Amino acid sequence: MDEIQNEWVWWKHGVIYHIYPLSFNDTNNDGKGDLRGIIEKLNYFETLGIDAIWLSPIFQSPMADCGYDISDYYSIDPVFGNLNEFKELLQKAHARNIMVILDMVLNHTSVNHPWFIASRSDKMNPKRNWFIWEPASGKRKPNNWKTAFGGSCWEYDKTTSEYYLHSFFKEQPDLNWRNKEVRNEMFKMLSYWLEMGVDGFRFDVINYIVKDKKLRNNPFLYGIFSLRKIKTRNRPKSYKIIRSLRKLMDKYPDKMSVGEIYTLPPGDPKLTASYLLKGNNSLQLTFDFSIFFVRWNARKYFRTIEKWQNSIPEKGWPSNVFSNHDLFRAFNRRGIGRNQEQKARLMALLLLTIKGTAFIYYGEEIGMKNGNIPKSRIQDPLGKKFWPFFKGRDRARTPMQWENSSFAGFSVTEPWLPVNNDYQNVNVENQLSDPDSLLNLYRQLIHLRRSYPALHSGSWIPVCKGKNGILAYFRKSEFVQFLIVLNFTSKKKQYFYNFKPFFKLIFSTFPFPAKSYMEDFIWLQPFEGVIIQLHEEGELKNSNIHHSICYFPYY
Ligand SMILES: [Ca+2]
Repeated sequence: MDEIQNEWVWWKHGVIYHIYPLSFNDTNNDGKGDLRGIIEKLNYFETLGIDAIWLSPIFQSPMADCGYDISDYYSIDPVFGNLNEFKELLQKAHARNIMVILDMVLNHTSVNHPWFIASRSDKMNPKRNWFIWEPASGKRKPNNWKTAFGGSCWEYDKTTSEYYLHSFFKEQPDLNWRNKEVRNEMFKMLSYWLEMGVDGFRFDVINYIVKDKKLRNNPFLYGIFSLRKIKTRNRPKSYKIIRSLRKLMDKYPDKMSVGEIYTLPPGDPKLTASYLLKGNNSLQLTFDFSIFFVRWNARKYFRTIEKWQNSIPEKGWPSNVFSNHDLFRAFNRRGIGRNQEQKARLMALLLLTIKGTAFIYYGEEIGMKNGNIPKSRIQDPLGKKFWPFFKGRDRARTPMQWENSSFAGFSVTEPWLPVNNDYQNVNVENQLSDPDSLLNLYRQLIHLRRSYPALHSGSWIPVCKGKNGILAYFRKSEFVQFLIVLNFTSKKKQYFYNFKPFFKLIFSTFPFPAKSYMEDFIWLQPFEGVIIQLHEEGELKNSNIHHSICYFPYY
């Protein structure tokens, strides 16, 4: 795992930008983002320096769960555009060396999918066993399984007087992956997109894909009104199916798969990493969400990161993600309302220098915050159902803030979700012109990461594990070593090294003059993070690394 790879592998060493298409850029003035809007912003991705974009689902869908309920895996939903526009996006992104990853929902379809319509029509229909049906026994549900959102997994369907299984909303019936016909049909569909040139998939809730064959009850958690969902997810057969998914993808060069391993807080890095298996016969990447649930504290952050890094199998590779479309925006989560801007800068440094593929959620790079959505504007069915106890996932899905004009340049009309009211200050246009902005900090870090193998593939060696609010680690390659030091506290800190080499401060989350030092300590401002390059003077000349970036913090 600590072997340095000199060859650049886009999905391993690069940065992947997650787009929520409905909220990215609207070009046909219906208040909803579209594919043309993403094509329009290809320059922006280049400016940012990212290597790939992944799009939350764009397939045809009645949008009962914002596109995570697909009614045709081969069509683009008209809200987003059409297949030709998707092909244009693919071709134009590739022309700029930007890969395109699709969000693929394999666990379930929409109730409107023709397969389900056929399946529910008649017990004898050839598609009946494509979904999971159980006979009704009076009013009793077939077992005690609960959906991810609460309530029974079983929905009574009066046409045939049986229950069907749904792990999420009732509009999302679970496919029966034990049925070979289903597997073949889905593999055929994935091949279609791979043949077209799609560079990989993000597999939605992939650990749910298989359920207990005998439909045995989930056991109760002792003393808690909750169930251990051992019969409904992470079944042994899931791993087998994932191996065949990987086999299919390996028929095409340079493809990538990243799995969403759905777990409850505080996350489960060991489980998440188990889907990486031995690295070459499973998913290339999986998302672990533990860090989403950690309070702002250097020691806690360190432990969480270490646990995740240590869980990765020898041939596996970590990925790191701090924000997504289902949870809160990182900017708010770490808040408690104070020093958010400095903390966001520190987080960017952490995300882009810990070992693993970095995922950025749209708007994270400019410090977008959770939206404050009034009840009348809630779109997420979860928010509608659980208001006011849970206001839903819309708050992390507000329109991208491009500029200081009406609707933040996202659209010329009222968007599907309200624009955050800080858009006049927090927007791409402002930040591009401000050398000290968060956006330019992301750009600079992405550039540094690409420039130095130590930063994208070097070993990760922790040296300060949160003591006194300081987190510090090395990233090392053969010729270059970096020491990254992050001050999690609101106090100025002096950080001492146990070595005294010649070293150079090449990056700080604060504006700084590039400078070389001989001291054996460094001062860190409150919430400051730095990258220090360590080297013997003579070695630099032979290392064949361009250092121009070190002297010009902004470019
Ligand atoms: Ca639109």
